[in-house]
Amino acid sequence: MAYDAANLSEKSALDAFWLEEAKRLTWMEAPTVASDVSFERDDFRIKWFEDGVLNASVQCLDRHLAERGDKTAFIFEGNDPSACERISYRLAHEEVCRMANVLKSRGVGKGDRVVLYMPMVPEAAYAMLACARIGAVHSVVFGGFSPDALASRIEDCGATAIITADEGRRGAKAIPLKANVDLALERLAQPPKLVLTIEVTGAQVPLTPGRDILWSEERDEVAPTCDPEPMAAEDPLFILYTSGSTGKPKGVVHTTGGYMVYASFTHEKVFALQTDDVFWCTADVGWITGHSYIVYGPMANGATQVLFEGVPSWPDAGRMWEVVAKHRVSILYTAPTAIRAAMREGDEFVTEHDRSSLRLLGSVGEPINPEAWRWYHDVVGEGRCPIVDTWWQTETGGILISPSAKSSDNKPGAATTPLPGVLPALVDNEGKPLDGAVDGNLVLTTSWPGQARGVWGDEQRFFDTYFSTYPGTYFTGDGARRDEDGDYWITGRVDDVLNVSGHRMGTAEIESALVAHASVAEAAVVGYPHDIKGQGVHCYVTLKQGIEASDALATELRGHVRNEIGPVATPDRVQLSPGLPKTRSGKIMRRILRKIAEGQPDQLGDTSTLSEPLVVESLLKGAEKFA
Ligand code: 6R9
Repeated sequence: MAYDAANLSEKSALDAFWLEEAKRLTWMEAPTVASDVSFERDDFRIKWFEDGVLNASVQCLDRHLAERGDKTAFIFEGNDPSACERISYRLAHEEVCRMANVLKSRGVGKGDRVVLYMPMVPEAAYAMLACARIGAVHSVVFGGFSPDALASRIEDCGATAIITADEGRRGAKAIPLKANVDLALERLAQPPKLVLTIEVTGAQVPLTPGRDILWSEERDEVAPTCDPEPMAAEDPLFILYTSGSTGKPKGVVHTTGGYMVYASFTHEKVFALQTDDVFWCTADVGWITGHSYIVYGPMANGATQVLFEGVPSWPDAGRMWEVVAKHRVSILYTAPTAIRAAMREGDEFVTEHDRSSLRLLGSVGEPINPEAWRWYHDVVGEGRCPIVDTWWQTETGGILISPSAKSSDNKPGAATTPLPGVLPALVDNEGKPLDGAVDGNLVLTTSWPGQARGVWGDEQRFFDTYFSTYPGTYFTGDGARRDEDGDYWITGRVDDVLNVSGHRMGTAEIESALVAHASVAEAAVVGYPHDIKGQGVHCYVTLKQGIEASDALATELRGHVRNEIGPVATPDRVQLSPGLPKTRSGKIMRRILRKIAEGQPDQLGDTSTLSEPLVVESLLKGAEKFA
């Protein structure tokens, strides 16, 4: 066992354990109860530390001021390698209070939703914490999403304010964030009345009078302190949109007390945090990893972190390792896709930089293939650093399964052991629990404090998505294998969710973007193994009557999806085909499409239920050019 945990399968022991862990936070009113949870349909509820009162920003800022106010919170490494800045907890506190005061002065208050559309600059963290300070609910939208995707998230959560930047910088590119916000707001019937723009590049951006305000003009007009809003433990802290197997992205809701306990707990335990660590999580704050392991976990723990604005490939492929050496990073937490991309560039980009400061490596976001694991371990970590392959999800709030940071003989590709108080199980497709060494669907049989509490505006969808498949449990959507030692190996999604470069994407979302194009009659999207991205996006498209297939149209459709959803969703392959394989009842046979995209035409399986068997022949022919 990786962690010393008492027998935590009993509710009373679990509750006692978590109530003790809750003491790691500074509460305005300490909780006296731990969990009140039922995963049953008639009686469904998830509550933690219900009578506790706290403010998340106090955990991340105020409580450090007395003893470590001058400690560096962020070492900001700009996109430009010469731009570097150290930010103390004291300064972060002041900036957050000022931003909170600006929001307040414009009428933003407790319970209001604020959408953030930001590059990776310290102000992104300040904006999240400023919302938390006044009790507003933030929803960060990744800067790589399109104006359309941004608009639909603003509309879904009913945001009344937006915080953005003039532009973002990613390598040689400038990302027109403010211009995208303007486009998004044009599409809304009831657009938010306030847009706060942070000047990052200083680019000239059009300002709409009465709506748009600039940080540089507001910052000095307000006080440098701001009283934190007392929040009940179960008051929402943030909404984060994520893709599922059906419909539009869901606004996953996390609340204050349980999430903060869990983010702090997991960050300390999984990474065996020490006070002098320099922690670098390379995620973007637009994803849950940035929320839990850049902002809330590490800041609650008073850690020193690298915050990186740029991309690993710019100015050259050695940038990540240059940053590790420059700032003496001791814990590096990144994604398999970044590891595979670095691996392709050759070892020298790594070995020319000093990595002696590293003591622990982390991986997150998708299954890590053993080859990438070994390279990460042997080349990056010089064979000295254990790897924590951390499995978790937007919905879990924090890490649930991870190897121990102290073990030196981790298994390449195994997420390994549940954290204390986390009770996974494997079930077959009928929901029957499976014992011993076996493959199955991964479920959690009890709650943990960081668990999501809902889908914004749609309680029923929350229950249906996660708690109805295998009644009485939380279904993760992932498959896993348990080995002879009882260790878990995550095998990937068992639903129609893709994982492209560690980004979650619903096939349904890409399909609906495709059918929104005037030439498209029908579309089916599947994933296929991709050397760098983990999974690539393969789109099968049938065109409307009279529209002729051409390479130019395929290219146009790729661009169309990119515009509709954002660059992260750009299809790798668009295959225009005369038909899709369907059952006689009209269901698209995705299993066949997956096998074709995977280049395994000999494994199509049973095709006897196909209504038009000839379709498969033409699909196989059409796929040849991608082989
Ligand atoms: C944190 C995050 C969640 C999905 C999850 C699973 C995959 C994440 C993994 C992993 C294998 C790991 N995933 N970590 N698969 N090993 N260590 O990534 O959240 O964006 O919601 O994605 O990512 O498939 O279900 P999110």
